[in-house]
Amino acid sequence: ISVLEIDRIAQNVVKSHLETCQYTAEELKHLAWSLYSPEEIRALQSKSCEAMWQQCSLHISNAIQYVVEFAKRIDGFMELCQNDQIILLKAGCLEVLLLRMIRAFNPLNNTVLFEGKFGGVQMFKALGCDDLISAVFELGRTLCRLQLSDEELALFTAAVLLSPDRPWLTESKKVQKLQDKIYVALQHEIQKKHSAEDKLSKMVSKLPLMKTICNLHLDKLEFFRLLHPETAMNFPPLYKEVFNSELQYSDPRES
Ligand code: 4D8
Repeated sequence: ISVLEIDRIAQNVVKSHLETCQYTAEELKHLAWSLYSPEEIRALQSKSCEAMWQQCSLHISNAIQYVVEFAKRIDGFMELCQNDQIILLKAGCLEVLLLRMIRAFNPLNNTVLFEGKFGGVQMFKALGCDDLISAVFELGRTLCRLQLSDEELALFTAAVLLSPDRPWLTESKKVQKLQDKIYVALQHEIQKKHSAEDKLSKMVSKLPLMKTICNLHLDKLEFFRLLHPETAMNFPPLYKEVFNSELQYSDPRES
């Protein structure tokens, strides 16, 4: 693999990331100081559990659409068989979302952007998932400490998406080759910035916490569906498709 090819891969992935990010760095900088007032937080907290779940699933499903678009623009992704494209998206999109969250996370006051303003963990109290939410915020804090650039974030999210170890992949060798190249490009990018030489291993060391969060989210969803089946039925189609535990063939790229 030549330096030229590594550069081409990096450019493609970074461009795809920036084009599908929802918010530019500039927009986020401006938003950073608009915080929810205590009254607004109280209003969010006094929502019903069902209403808050509905609202959050809507935002997640909206954000997933951008992740799907990101995947489609990564060179090589569309050349994988359709089966594998779907598997990679279903298995990886929440992890990608959690990584993307750091752009919208303020570690100085532990707040995250939600519907145009920043708020802390209390904002999500009505969900009844305190352990999940605190794990998400903990991840936000530890990832922010790494001070990833948009280039590093782009390449890391692409590498996470192209994980060859997802169950039921038919061409995992092909996925492995794509991921290898992306990791080489990421290492190259890290070196350019003269950042700590173990930055990549620090990034990779956050993957287990991300997996824990994904499993916790699935557990919470399963429990919620038992308690409120009608509300869960009305979750956005894309959210249901990606997170429904039932074995079913659906294509998140279509929704
Ligand atoms: O760019 O789309 O505006 C989180 C959701 C981010 C979940 C969203 C959320 C994001 C996960 C709402 C609820 C991450 C941005 C805003 C909404 C990702 C938690 C916080 C996007 C980046 C920040 C800013 C709750 C956007 C984890 C888990 C959900 C349940 C249904 C239990």
